[in-house]
Amino acid sequence: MIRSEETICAPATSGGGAIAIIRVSGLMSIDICEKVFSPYDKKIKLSELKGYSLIYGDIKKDEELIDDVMVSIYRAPHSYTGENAVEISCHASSYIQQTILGLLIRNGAIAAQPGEFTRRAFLNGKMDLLQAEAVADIIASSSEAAHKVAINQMRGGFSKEIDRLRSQLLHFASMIELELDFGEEDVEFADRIKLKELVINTKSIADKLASSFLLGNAVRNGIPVTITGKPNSGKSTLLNTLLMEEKAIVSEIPGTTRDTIEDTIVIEGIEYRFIDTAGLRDTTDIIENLGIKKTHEKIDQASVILYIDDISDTAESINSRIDKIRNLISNSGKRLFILINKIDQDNAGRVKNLSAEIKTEESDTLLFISAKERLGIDELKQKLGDIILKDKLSMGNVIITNIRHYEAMIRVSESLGRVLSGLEDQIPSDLVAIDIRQAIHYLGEITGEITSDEILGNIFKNFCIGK
Ligand SMILES: Nc1nc2c(ncn2[C@@H]2O[C@H](COP(=O)(O)OP(=O)(O)OP(=O)(O)O)[C@@H](O)[C@H]2O)c(=O)[nH]1
Ligand SMILES: [Mg+2]
Repeated sequence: MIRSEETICAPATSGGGAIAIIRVSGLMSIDICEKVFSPYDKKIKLSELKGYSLIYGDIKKDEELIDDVMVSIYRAPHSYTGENAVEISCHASSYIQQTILGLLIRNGAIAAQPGEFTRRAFLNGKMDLLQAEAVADIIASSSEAAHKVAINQMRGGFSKEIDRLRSQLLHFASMIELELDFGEEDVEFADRIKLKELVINTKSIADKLASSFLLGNAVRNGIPVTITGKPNSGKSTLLNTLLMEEKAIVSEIPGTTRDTIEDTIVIEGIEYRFIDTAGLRDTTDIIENLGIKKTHEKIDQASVILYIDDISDTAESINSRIDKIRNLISNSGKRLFILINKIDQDNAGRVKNLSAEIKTEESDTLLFISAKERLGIDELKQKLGDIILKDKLSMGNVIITNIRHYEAMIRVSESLGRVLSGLEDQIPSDLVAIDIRQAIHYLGEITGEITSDEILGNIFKNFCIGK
């Protein structure tokens, strides 16, 4: 029997709390539940109830009372999966849940695989693939920003954008294909100038969406912020101050931090992953060198670099170190914060001089702080938020958070690039049409209009059971 014809069941709630929900979905779900559940009102028959009924009763195993529960009935197509479905709200004991699941299985249900409810919802046309993937993101979202992009995607924001691009391209593809049908007659239904405009426009939207992945991925997983700088400049102190806990060891000995230490916090609705590293310097210490190698990796992975130096140093030496870090991150789109630390020890009025002498670029942020005394820390947090917000605004409403969409979007852009050069070189229409069809294909892959079992398997295996 095909799996989708089976009735599936699984716990839908994770541990903790007083109540748990067990979900059942499939043609036989109401009949199977009827066999294990006895309503208190003996006149009620589950199999005769309308959708959205809520019934109170007992679940018994061979006459032994297991729990008193509430049962909600859904009738196809008005359920999450689009199938007949039942939700049993029971007490959250794992014994009760396992026993109820066992009873359901004994009466004909099978255990659901990860994401199988959502997979069915997709297959039954309740949502497209983008929306299905957003469900997993919503469950995993741990900050307001991550939640916002996921909910926009679940509500179909991204899907609409893709559909719009797709239908425009479809229109032109079919015009060109119509020309081909006329063969020798040399007609042009598809206005070449308009087509070129459309392709340029669509390609630039695809490129913009693809480039939003850097931010989108960061928003979804926490924005990686790597703290680096001179040894003993106060990197670990800054980490501790930002996290408001003594996470990293602080000492006056340069080269204290060897391994990287990281933790996440949410500031103003955005999640950041702060990473403290070993300082950057030339040393013969083998272990410190391993730490420095790791620092370079963490700089690579970061969206934002907090570079820390010491107020007591000369502008000249600070500038030469900043140059080095700038070289490391040049053209990467990473944001550089230059933080001059220990201003609580500044008796010589150096802030004023240094702020004139330190060489910054337009995209840099220069701040004078005291990690130890919490001076300038609120401003640092605010500036971090400003930057992310600015990047986000320039991206518009739709942001790609998923590598699968990113890869498909890159392919869309490549296909459209070929269409453009084909139009410029006036290559035969049938070849142009092939590339347009390719772009349409990749757009369809994103929303799931075109899918394979392999793609679906990959997506849903990452879901939790019961969703
Ligand atoms: N006065 C003052 N001292 C600070 C400040 N921040 C850090 N320190 C001191 O500077 C020393 C080094 O601090 P750490 O946070 O360990 O510096 P680090 O950059 O992590 O050092 P390494 O891990 O060795 O590279 C410690 O003695 C701190 O107490 C500050 O804002 N003001
Ligand atoms: Mg340290």
